Formats: sequence, C-alpha cells, structure tokens
Amino acid sequence: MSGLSHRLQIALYTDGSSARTPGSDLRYGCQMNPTPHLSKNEPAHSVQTIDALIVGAGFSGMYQLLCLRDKLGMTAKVLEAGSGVGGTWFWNRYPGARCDSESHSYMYYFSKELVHEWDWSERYPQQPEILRYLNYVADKFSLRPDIELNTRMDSAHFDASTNRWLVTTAGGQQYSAHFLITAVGCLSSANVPKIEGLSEFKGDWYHTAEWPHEGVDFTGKRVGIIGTGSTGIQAIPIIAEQAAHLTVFQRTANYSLPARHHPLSAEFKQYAKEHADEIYETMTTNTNGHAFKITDRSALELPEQARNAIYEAAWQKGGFQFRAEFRDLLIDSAANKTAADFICNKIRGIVHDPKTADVLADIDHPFAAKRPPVDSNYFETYNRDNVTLVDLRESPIERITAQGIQTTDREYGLDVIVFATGFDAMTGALLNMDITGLDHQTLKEVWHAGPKTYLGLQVPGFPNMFTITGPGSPSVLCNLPPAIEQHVNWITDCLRHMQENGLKRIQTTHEASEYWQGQVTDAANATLLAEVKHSWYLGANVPGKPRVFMPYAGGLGAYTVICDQVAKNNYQGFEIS
Ligand code: N01
Repeated sequence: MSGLSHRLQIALYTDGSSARTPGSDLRYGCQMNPTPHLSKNEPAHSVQTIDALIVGAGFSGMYQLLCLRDKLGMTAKVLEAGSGVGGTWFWNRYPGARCDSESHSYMYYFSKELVHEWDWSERYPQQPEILRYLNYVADKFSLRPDIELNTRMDSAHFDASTNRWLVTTAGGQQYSAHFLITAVGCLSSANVPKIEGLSEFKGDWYHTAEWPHEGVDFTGKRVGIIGTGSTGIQAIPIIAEQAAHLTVFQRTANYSLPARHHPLSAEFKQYAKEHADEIYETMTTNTNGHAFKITDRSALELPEQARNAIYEAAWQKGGFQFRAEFRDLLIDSAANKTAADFICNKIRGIVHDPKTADVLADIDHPFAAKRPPVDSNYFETYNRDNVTLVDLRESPIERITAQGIQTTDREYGLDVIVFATGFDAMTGALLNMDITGLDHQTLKEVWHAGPKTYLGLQVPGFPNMFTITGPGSPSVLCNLPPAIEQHVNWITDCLRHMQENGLKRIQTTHEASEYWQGQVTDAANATLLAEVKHSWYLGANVPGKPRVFMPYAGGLGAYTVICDQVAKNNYQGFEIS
C-alpha cells in the first residue's frame, strides 16, 4: 500500500469505525463529539449563527456534514432544495436511470461498518436503489436533523469584517456561517435548449433531470426524445418498450458500451466486502476512480487480430473497463481509432437497417473523448418497428409546433417530448445562486470568461468558501464517490488545521488559480479530450457559455497527491490568517 493511500485509509477508517461505542445508536462518532443540533424552533427570519453551511444533500453534502459535525464538532447545516436527500439521485428518475459505475465502486468507503452492512443487488445500481442507500446513510448517521429540505439557497454574501457568510434562502431564512461549502453536484442544472415554439406544444414535455416523481405513462403515446448522451441512451430502450412510437432526434452519434447488467451473486458481494481495502486503494490511486486499473499495453503494439480479441472480451464483459484495455486510447489518435472502429463495426452488426446503422455509427469524435455511455439494448432498440431515428445533422430541428417537432425535412407528430439534453455542467448550479465575495464581486462576474479555481476547491476572492468537486477538479472525469470523499476529507483536514491553530480565514490567491488553470488546460491538452470542441466538458452545449475545459484530466490519483502536498506545504496557494 502506498504511503498516500495508507494515510487515507487511516483517516477514513479509523475515524469511521473506532469512534463507535458498542451499543450506541447508529450515529457515527457521536460519542466523541456530541452534536450541537440546531433548534427547530428558531423564529423564522432570525439569523442563525453556525460554523458551516453546506449547500446540497447528495453524496457530497451528507458526507461533509458528517465530517464537520462528528469529526470537528462544528455546528453545520445543509440546505437542500429537494424534498428529500439524494441530490442527483433524488431528481434523475427518468425511465432506465441507473448508474454506469459498478455498485461496489459507487458508494462511500469512509465507514467500514457501512461497507459491510449495505448490499447492492445488481452490477449497476438503479436510481431507486441508490436513493435508498443515501437515505439509509442519512438515517444511520442521524444526518436529517441538520438538513433543511425544501430550502433553496438564494444568496450568500461574504462579510470581510467578520469573516462570515450571510446566507439567505428563497424562503427568507438567514444564516451567518463561518464557512460556506457548496455540494451542488456537477450535473444538476438541467439544460432545456431554447427551441422556438416549445410553449405552443400541446402535448407534455419533460427534462430527464426533473422527472415527475409519479412517473410518466407512455402507453399508446407518440414520444419524441431529443438527445443521445448517457441519459438518452439509458431511457430510449425503456421508453420504446412502452410507447406506441418513439422518434429519436440525434444530433451527435455516440459510442456506447454494453453494460452486461446482471444481479450480483452472493460470492461477488462477499468478495467486495472482504476486499474493500484493495478496491478503495485501486479507486483512489488510478486515473478514473473506478475499481479497475488501466493496463500498461499500447493498442498499437499488438496485431489487429490479437487486439480485437481483447476488445471482444471486454465488449462481452461489458462496462467502462473496455476503455482500460490499452493505456493509450485517450492520448493517441491511432490507438483510439482501433477502439472506435471496433465499436462502429459492432453498431453495424447489431442494427439491421443499414441506413440507420450508418447514422448511428457516423461518430465525429474519438472514442471516450466525450463521456461514453453504457447501455442495455440501446443499439438493438433501433431494430424495433416502433422506433425511428432522425439525423439532425441532415435535417436540423426548425421549431417545435403545437403538434410536435418540425425539422427542415418534415413535421413529426408527437404527444410527448423528452429532453435528454444534459446539463449546464459544473458551473450552472453555482452560478444560479447569487454568491458575492470580496469587494462586492459576484461569482458570475469573476467567472464571466469561464471558471477559475485553485484545485477546484476555492475561488480567489471568495474566502472561507469551498466547492466540492468544483470546476478544476477531476470530478466528472471519474467515478464520483471517491472523488467526493477525497474533497470532503481534504476540506475537513483543512478546517481542522484552522480550528487547531485559531485561524479564521482561508482564501486562495489569483496567482494560484492562474497556475492551476494552466495545469487544467495542459492536462486536457495532453489527451484527446481537448479535441472535441462540442463537448459539455468545455461548456459547448450551452449557447453563450465560455469555452473552457472545466474538469482536471490529470487523474484522481495524481490529483490527490497534489492536494496532499499542498496541505503538507502549509497550504501552499492559500492565504490563511
Ligand atoms: O447529457 P449530454 P446526458 N438539439 O450532454 C443533445 C452523467 N450521467 O444527460 O452531443 C438537439 O451528455 C446532445 O447532442 P450533442 C454523465 O456524466 C451519468 O446524457 O450536443 N440535441 C446530446 O446528445 C453524462 O455524460 C449517468 O450534439 C441536443 C444530448 O442532448 C452526463 O450525465 C447517467 C440539443 C445531451 O447529452 C450528461 O449526460 C446519465 C439540441 N438543442 C448521465 N441540446 C450515470 O450512470 C442537447 N442535445 C452515473
């Protein structure tokens, strides 16, 4: 075990499991630090004074609350706009919503007890199961008393004279918090494209990320879906099974890998629990946060037949591991083309109608340079009689009409339109709030040309504010739970350092954030990711959004080493006073 991961294991596991007192309730560490819960009876609109305010009760916000409250003894509050915990998994209830990270990697590892208690049922967890898991976590660690549901943060203003944030909710409640920690998720601000005529549409329309909790019955309906990213590719096969007819409006064809989804065997569940330390070590030291390593061979060092045999085995096994079969798939165009050609041949082999297959396999970017989806029966769905594919590159959407969607070619009559059109990723949710830092500068103003952060953790001019999985961190380029744990652990250690040394303010510098932006750009340019000019990694899916490559492509393992080194060097790049 490397020194780095050894340190992490100690930080995570020692605190998590040894703090429990036999026979205590299920509260994690509660015996060490009695929790200063806030009174529910505070008069409305009085200012509550707390140590930390966290925005969002998904994976990140809940773990951050637990750490601040139970490890540091802080008073902390989570504001959550939804009526339940779960973040992404509370909102994204579209048909087929499932995580395409494997279950045993899509979970917290900070508590051995939790790892051993929880059983995932399937290789990839479905949205309801992940939501059950996050609710279980909320109950197990008694997080609910410190989470305000149905409460949207409206604004946060920093007062330099007190080093505190004044936070106001949409309902007018106010909090004065020493620290403001955003845990709003990278993909939480739904992007409904501004297509003319939507308000005239007589049918129903939905965005996948704001799906009605009661579900949508497509029986007998003519459904149109716009978008063939990870979400569309999950939803299309399920909607097709129910709808009278499904028309898929595809702008950019996409690679997709078969999930080979299946229930987990008792043996695998046992294996995952017994090897939790190894799995965690793998996830936190590799590039992508998944529980597998990228092999060290080049795709170009093997003859075609041998290479294709490796791809075939990975295709049959299913999942993201396909892209880990060769080390150079994301850095060498020729190597990448071998994977791209293999997948396109598969598409042509699966889809019966050659014209439809051509449209699906006419992919304009390198494999995995946009996030590759993982599917169950996606390409097979185009063999159904009730599914039509429309190539928007050939005939773009002109407008939405009262009856459906008008392309340059013809009008498609529809009863329902589903927008699987993604997110204003990484910055949208942060910029939707009015966050004002030093010198009355808003985050919107400071980020007008694109986000700039130091390590994705702090923005210069916004002292005592941290952004969990913020732009400039590996975030969306990895399996998110280990990336979240790394950020939360780092922030918690930093605040502990401040607590122990009586320090009141931490702020990063412009120099540090300029330096880090250079690192983010260089890391992207060292891969094929930067070649795709229309990806949401660059903000290109939202008209008018500055084109800046937002996530850090240097890998989670390398990034963790950098963050640890920064802390060790007395928080280099931050000014703490
Ligand atoms: O969104 P996307 P997503 N007219 O932006 C199309 C995560 N995720 O929700 O490519 C026509 O990838 C757009 O076309 P184009 C995962 O990280 C995770 O699918 O811009 N089409 C594209 O086809 C993923 O990467 C899970 O040309 C328009 C689609 O809509 C991220 O979320 C599951 C359009 C949007 O694809 C986002 O995926 C699902 C327009 N005006 C998602 N505007 C897990 O399992 C957009 N499109 C964890």
